[in-house]
Amino acid sequence: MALSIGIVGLPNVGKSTLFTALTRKGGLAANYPFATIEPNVGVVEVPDERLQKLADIAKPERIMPATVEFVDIAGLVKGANKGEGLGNQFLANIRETDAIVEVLRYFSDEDVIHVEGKSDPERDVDIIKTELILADLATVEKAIPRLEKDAKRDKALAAKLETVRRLEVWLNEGHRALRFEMTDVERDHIYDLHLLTMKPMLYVANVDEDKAAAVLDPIDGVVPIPISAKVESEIIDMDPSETKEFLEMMGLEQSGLERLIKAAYQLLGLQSYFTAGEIEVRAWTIPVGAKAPQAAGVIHTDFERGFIKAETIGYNDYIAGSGEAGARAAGKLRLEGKDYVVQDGDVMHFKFNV
Ligand SMILES: Nc1nc2c(ncn2[C@@H]2O[C@H](COP(=O)(O)OP(=O)(O)OP(=O)(O)O)[C@@H](O)[C@H]2O)c(=O)[nH]1
Ligand SMILES: [Mg+2]
Repeated sequence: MALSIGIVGLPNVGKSTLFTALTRKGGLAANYPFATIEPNVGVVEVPDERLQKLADIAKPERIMPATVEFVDIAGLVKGANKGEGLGNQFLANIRETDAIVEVLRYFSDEDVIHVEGKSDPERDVDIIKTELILADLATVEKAIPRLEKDAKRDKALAAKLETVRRLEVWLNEGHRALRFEMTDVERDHIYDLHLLTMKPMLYVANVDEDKAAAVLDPIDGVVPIPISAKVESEIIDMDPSETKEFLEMMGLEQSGLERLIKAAYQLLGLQSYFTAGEIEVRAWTIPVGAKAPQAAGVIHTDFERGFIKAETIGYNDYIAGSGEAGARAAGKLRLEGKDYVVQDGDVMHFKFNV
């Protein structure tokens, strides 16, 4: 269940600079609007210090962190839905992502052109929100005639059509689909539309280098995460000890990547559990509240289908016992059944039968 995140924002706000720093992948970052035309996809390892600590004990052949995929797309401008700038067709590239990060320009460098003249994050959020809603409206308006036709043959589709029509009104009033009040059934009705404004959103404030530790005012009810894309791009070439020192000098405990991923996990209600053995120590991403069989299913569907039990050691117990044998001797290895709610950091070993 690799998490995927689409990056949106006005042109020239630093999306590609951030993407390149996060993914260490050469997208094109340049001081002209619409530098990015084709989407870039990059996979990032989720930083988690616990993995190394587990590996120090288990001495595996390899460490496998969880991963997050970022998709960097072109900048959106006011009127993109009518074809302004590069239009909005490229939004299709983030239809399947789990969440959206909007990059906002906070940095002051006057040498970098701002497509709206000057920096105003609140206005910028509004422009992007409107364009995303208009893109969703286009999706909905395209779906309705087809649904009308099919609903004549299939009664079950009449309810779906009704939901989609109500949603159309809601979007037309300028609201995000995420705020549309829905029953679970109605939520299913609109699922296959993959609406952009249904996705949870995070805001990244691309700040001046000396403001990466700032606490910012909320925008649209959400506190943006301050990240200096410039600082992040300077970090990538450093070795870990140098990075730590550098971050401390900036008043930061964690890199922008760590803060962003942490926020994304929180927003999406995700956490990690581990498997630890001779071959690998590995992090697996699961929803908070997932039960043992569901967690097992992330490794393989057979593990879920044939789930019997899970040998489970809490992360701290694993470390305190210097591994499985010590934890077992201390009575800290639990046999958990199918109703066990997995805790963040659990070290698990599944028994299954198919
Ligand atoms: N001073 C400063 N300049 C930055 C920062 N982040 C990006 N820039 C500059 O801003 C310009 C645009 O950056 P990009 O990353 O290409 O912006 P983008 O949002 O991907 O732009 P498009 O692909 O055109 O939509 C480049 O010249 C960057 O060097 C920053 O944190 N501080
Ligand atoms: Mg770009």
